Amino acid sequence: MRDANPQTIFLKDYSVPEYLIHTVDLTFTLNEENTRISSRLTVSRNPNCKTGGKSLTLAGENLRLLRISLNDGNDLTKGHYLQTQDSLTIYEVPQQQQFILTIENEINPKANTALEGLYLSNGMLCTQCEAEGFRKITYFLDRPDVMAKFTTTLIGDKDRYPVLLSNGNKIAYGDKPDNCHWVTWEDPFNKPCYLFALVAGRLVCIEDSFKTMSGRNISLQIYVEKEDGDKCGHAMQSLKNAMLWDEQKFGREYDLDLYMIVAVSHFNMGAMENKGLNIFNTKFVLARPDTATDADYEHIEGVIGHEYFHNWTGNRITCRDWFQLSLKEGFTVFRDQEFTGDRTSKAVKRIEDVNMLRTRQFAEDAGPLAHPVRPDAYIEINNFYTLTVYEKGAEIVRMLHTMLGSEGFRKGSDLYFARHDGQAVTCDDFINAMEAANGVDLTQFRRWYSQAGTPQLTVFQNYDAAAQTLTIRICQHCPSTPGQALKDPLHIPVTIGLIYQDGSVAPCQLGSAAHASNEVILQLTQSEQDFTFHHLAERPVVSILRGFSAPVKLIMERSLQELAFLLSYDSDTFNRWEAGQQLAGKIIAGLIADWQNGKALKINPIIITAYKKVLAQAEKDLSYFALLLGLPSESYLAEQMQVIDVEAIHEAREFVKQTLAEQLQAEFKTLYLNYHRDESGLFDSDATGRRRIKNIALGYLSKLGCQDIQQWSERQFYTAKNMTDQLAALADIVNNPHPARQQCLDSFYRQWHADALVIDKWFSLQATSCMPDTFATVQTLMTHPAFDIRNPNRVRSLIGAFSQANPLHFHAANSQGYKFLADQIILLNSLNPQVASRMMTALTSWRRYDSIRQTLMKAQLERIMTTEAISRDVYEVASKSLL
Ligand code: 7ML
Ligand code: ZN
Repeated sequence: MRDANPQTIFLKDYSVPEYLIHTVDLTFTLNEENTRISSRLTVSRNPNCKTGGKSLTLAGENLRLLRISLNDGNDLTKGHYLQTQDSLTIYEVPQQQQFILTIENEINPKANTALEGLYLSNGMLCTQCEAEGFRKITYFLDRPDVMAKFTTTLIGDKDRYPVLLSNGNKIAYGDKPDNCHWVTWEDPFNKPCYLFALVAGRLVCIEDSFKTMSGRNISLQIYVEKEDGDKCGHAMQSLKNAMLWDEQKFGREYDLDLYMIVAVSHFNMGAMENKGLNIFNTKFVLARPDTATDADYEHIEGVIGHEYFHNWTGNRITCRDWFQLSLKEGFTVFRDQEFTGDRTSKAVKRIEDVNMLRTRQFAEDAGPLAHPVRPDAYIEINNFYTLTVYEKGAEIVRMLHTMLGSEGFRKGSDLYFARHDGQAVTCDDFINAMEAANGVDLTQFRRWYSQAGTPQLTVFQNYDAAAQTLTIRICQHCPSTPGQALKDPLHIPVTIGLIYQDGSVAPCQLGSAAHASNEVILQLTQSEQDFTFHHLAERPVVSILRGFSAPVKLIMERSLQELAFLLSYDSDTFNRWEAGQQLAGKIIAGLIADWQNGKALKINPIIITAYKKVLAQAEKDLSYFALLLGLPSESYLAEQMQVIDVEAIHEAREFVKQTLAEQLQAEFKTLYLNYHRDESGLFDSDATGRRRIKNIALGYLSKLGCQDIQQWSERQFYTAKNMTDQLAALADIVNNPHPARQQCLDSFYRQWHADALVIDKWFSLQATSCMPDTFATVQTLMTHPAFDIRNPNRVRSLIGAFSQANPLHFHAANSQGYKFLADQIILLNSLNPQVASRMMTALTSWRRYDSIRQTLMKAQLERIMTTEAISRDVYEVASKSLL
């Protein structure tokens, strides 16, 4: 074990730092295997801290310490300090006045496979410091409430490191002997060290500019490896879109004269918002129509936006401690979601976000790793960059937006920015600003931050014909989660609309004297509450939780007829789609039971009629149209089951898909032929909509197994000029017994072998195939020359895709999938603990499966627990999921 006794850190133990650091002067002498860091800090006691002695303890992990001095005096000798594996204590530092602390140390970036701190990616030196990576570079007060002004000088070889970047503005540069050069960067803004960054390498730069709302001209630069220079146009446009959007929607202007983005191919996460120098996974920067899908284009714009928006929600105002992570992440995800919704289709974006929340975050909230959006305790903070902190955190912000309205929300965010600019604050400070700006009481609402688990709302309705009233009773209940047995009722906004039988809007009039509107927001605050609507001439159909106004599970008796009615008539785009999903979900659930009982599968014709009607209505937003025609995913269906039966889910869903294909063959063929164009892959909403709808049609038609359709997909695969069409066709070929399956896969590899991000897709597609030979293929792919366990994108594209997106084969009853995954986790544990820990996801849900699989999965978790030198990351997840 790396840590014989991994320590738990508690929110309740937070105390202000004993010392503050005001300025940081860093000098890096860069080398692959031996980088020297000289750090000169101005330090003083924190006037707000009344405790502590004369010593100063800094964090630092596995650093080779060369020298320490105080106030430019002689080097401290051994008896004056104590160095451990992860800290440096100086026994006595000046208490009355500010002092200078100088430290020199060495690190080995080449040996850094964890990709945290300073590391090497394809010959380029780069950093990742969030959350606690800075301590792997030099000794420091590595906590977000210590904010300082950084000046950074980089010295390196001119040929290996022609480009030398750090945060802020380039203030000086020059030459050095031995073919070296140097650059000094100065960041005028105070920042915590997790926002520090440096990049050194052979990079090309793509430049543009942006004029801000106050007329300042900002230079925009994207740095990539030479061969990727032609794939930056979309990222650059996305950045300009994001800058304009933040000015218009939040009144936020950029604050430095330079904004840099660097794309690196080895990166543990999506991207990082380092001040003035964002570092991105190549996956979220590089795009060309022939190499990136429409979904990639959308994600790139979203992630570029996300990192840009952090400049205000994260950098100018940061987190007091890591328990407050959702303060910056929840708010920033909300902002990037709104941005993407405005740029593409609001309806589609909301559905995509809710789909992800309900399949993945709900699973997290129902499992052994459930935690509040603001956790109370952690062993390894890297394990808390979770769907709960990010996505549920964004839902909390969205609920505020729903309850306060966009103007009230804007007043609240303006006050938040005004009050806390330059500070490190808490989730409570954010809510306080929303409260103060709107004169509302959010005391109960705050529980969303402290209470884990997904609330369940059970809805009953009672129509009184004589009184012309409809009473809706809503009961809320939240199941217990680890460490939280009992739950208090939450403040939940429930948006509701009523529809008459002819499809017209029924008035929503709460209380007999209130005025009527088309839609109201019910404020649910008690465990059981009644809401009565008046003046309803007939019994209306209830459209509840419109826009998914709260992250809850809804339980409500609905007939298939009522769902089909809502699918046709609901004016709320989210609920209209949701009705279709529930309709299909109910029918598939029935078929799952039939399959389990050995009964022959027979389709309920109501779903055919409903889908036929959707096809006939021909929705104008083609992407939304495509979503209406989609079936609930296997993972969503799994979430709905008591005991997950992966085979039954797959069989029942494929049966419905095939039956729809057979019975609506003509309609799907027409759709395909109407919308299929031989187009270059322009990323605009018409073109992406056309591709989405025709590819969904081709997906259904591929289930027919007939030759003409096989030819359609093969032709589309070989002639496509854009990756969306090529990949969609290949997916249909790979997931069906297509005669040209292997030829197409081989051809794709030959065509794209030099493009790492496309080869990731090639790995993923094979890893997620439902064809019977998949596990053998995955094993073979592990030995493919292009597989590299040190590259997180590759690991995710093969091991991650197989374990998290191929339930059918991963959960094979013979346990081969489980053993395979555990083997890889044990290997990754020593190379890259963060990635290893993320790969555990598929095993942690063991309680959701039948008892045989439970035993098999648990056995692998127990085997992982015995790993020698187990990392804190893997230890925390494995031990908590076995509790
Ligand atoms: C979320 C990020 C991290 C971890 C990026 C790392 C980040 C922390 C970083 C939404 C969109 C893109 C990336 C991420 C994400 C997990 C997810 N501060 O900016 O939050
Ligand atoms: Zn973020």
